[in-house]
Amino acid sequence: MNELRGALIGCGFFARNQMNAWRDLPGVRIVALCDRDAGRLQAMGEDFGVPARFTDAEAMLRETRPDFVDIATTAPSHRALVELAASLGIPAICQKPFAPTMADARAMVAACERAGVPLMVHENFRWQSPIRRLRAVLDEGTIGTPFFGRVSFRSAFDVYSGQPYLAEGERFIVEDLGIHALDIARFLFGDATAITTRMARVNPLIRGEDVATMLLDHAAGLHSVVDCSYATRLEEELFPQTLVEIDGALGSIRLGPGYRLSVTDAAGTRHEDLSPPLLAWASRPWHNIQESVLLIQRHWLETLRDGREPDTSGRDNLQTLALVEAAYQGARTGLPVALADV
Ligand code: NAD
Ligand code: 89Y
Repeated sequence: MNELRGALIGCGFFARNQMNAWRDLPGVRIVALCDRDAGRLQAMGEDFGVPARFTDAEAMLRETRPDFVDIATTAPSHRALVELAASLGIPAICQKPFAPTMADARAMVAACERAGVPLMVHENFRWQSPIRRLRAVLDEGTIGTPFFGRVSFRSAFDVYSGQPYLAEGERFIVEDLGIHALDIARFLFGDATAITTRMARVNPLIRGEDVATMLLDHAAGLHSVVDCSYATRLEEELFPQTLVEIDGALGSIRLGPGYRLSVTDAAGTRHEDLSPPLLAWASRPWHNIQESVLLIQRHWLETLRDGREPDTSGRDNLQTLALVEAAYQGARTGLPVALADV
């Protein structure tokens, strides 16, 4: 198996997880790093032993010609960097949120399709092992046809200290975190046809919304509620756990606090502990997300080698991003938004 040579752009807060995961995965090596911020670039380069360091992405990609590029910057830079990769024929992974607008996202997908290069969005929450197991149990079919779903993320964890930009944007929780919950809803219940949304800002120190409640109509006929909050103080802080409820004609599934799975069907109720492993480089409470980074990056390597489209390809992610856009549109008017109109 030839070793794949990757390059990473953006040496910030979250990219460390990506670098740790690349180091754990066999058959891949990050050969070059880029960040506009020389201090961050140097720190990442030294911590991970990568001597090839660039402050300019185009110079890095032209000089090092990697097998793929991992774009770990924030959304405003994504379109230019993905189009740069496409123009050089380099497969790309792009962090979420994929783009600030649907027009940008569609242009990025089109550029990669024209160039014939694979494009995956680093939409990792559906790769969390408890969510994978939940989907496998749902697929077993013992709860019958699902008619209701809920994907819920409620917390008061201080995300602003590690990611200060989250407090500054006009849009916050749906674009940053709700995007994952909406993607999980798609992963479990299929694509949505319409969404109805209510939003609020509870924390007066931030600019965007920190609470959102969304009702989705799914093409498969069921309805789901996707709710998220960074203003919810609980007896037990659950960050970053996503809780899930699924009711079917013959039973139900719950993914509850502490990664506890309950399945009720004709055979009675059974429980599973779906606590994710604590990887050597991971730390609580982030270990759930950190494991999903390893799993999505492994998926990328497999799909790149096999010539398959990744599950969370740019094309697929247009549906998740459309839900985000529709949620903001609908929150302004109070009316349902058809996804076909986004
Ligand atoms: P950050 O601001 O800490 O890091 C981004 C880095 O990119 C900065 O060091 C910046 O200098 C660099 N950068 C920006 N534009 C550049 C360019 N054109 N060329 C070179 N360097 C450039 O941001 P972060 O908190 O690490 O977040 C990065 C992305 O990861 C965001 O989109 C965020 O939503 C996402 N994120 C994802 C998860 C997840 O679970 N998937 C979790 C946290 C953050
Ligand atoms: O940026 C967010 C994400 O993608 O996962 C959690 C987070 O870091 C804060 O909401």
